Amino acid sequence: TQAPVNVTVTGAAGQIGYALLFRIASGQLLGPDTPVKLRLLEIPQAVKAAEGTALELEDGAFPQLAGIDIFDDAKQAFAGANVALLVGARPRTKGMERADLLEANGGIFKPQGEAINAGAADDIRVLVVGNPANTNALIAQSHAPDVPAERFTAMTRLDHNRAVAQLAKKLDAPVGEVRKLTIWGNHSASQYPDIFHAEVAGRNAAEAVNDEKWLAEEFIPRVAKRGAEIIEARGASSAASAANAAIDHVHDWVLGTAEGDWTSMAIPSDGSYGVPEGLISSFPVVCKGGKYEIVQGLEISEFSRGRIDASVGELAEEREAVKKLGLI
Ligand code: NAX
Repeated sequence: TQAPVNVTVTGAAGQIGYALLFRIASGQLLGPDTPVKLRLLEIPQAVKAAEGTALELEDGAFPQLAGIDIFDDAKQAFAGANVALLVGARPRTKGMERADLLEANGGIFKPQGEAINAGAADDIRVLVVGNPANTNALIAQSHAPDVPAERFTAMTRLDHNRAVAQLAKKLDAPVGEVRKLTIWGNHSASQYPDIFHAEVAGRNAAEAVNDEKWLAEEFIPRVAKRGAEIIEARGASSAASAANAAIDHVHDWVLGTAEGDWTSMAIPSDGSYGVPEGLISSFPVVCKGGKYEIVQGLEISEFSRGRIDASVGELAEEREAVKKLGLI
């Protein structure tokens, strides 16, 4: 039998954590035959709530759940971790400037990066969900010099899935017929969901839609502002859909993307498509054998170029800001 995979989840007592942990325990992260050990990290005030979630996980009687440990110390929580889902973050509260937000999150992601560097397993794969996700991932990565940079990723899969669903709806097609959609740039309102290379039921999506006004004025802003739409409707931010996207991200990274398709992941740029090296920016990627590769050679129209550059520009500004604050 296979040795259990250690999965560390931060922010385990939060609302995404609540949705995420049950999906992991049921085998949806790494496949139904892979046993997992959960290592939960919370702040001391939330440890009791995490213990409550652990009781419920026990009550799920999940055959592949090999154990649950709860920590309030990052070094312990990341020791031996094979997969790390960094969900816990400091949200922006009233009166907080962007620099305050970056600084508060630096206080979380710097020590977590150091803890990953110190004790995670050699095959560690990191997904940052907590916002500002791309820049938090950059902070953690820059404090883990012994871990290959490409193991640090941030989540744009929720944006990707949102875009797939909106496109399917527009063309009255099943979501399973949508392929090769791309989210470029930052997980923020500046992100660019690109349908020019996407296919719906084998047809080019942009041609099938044939409506640039819809694209520019409805689709792109709807996807980019979907988070706000959810808050407005639900009275709370996206949780189960975010957990679902985190499952999809790691699942595809480890087990591969479907033949003839790709997905979107925010990863350290190698300079492809003019994105400055080192920025953690979203790209179209294919995953195979536990590794991802940027899809190369896509033609970028003028319409797309300006939007990609704007979002990447925002990432470069965030990098400058955290540099100034001494966080990277
Ligand atoms: P919650 O506020 O419900 O939960 C966050 C949890 O993190 C809390 O239990 C808190 O105690 C814990 N936490 C705070 N600091 C910690 C630390 N240093 N170590 C360990 N745990 C810590 O937020 P939730 O709704 O679960 O969202 C979590 C994060 O995901 C937020 O930053 C949110 O903005 C972000 N999101 C990112 C998305 C993405 O697509 N990348 C989409 C969904 C979500 O908005």
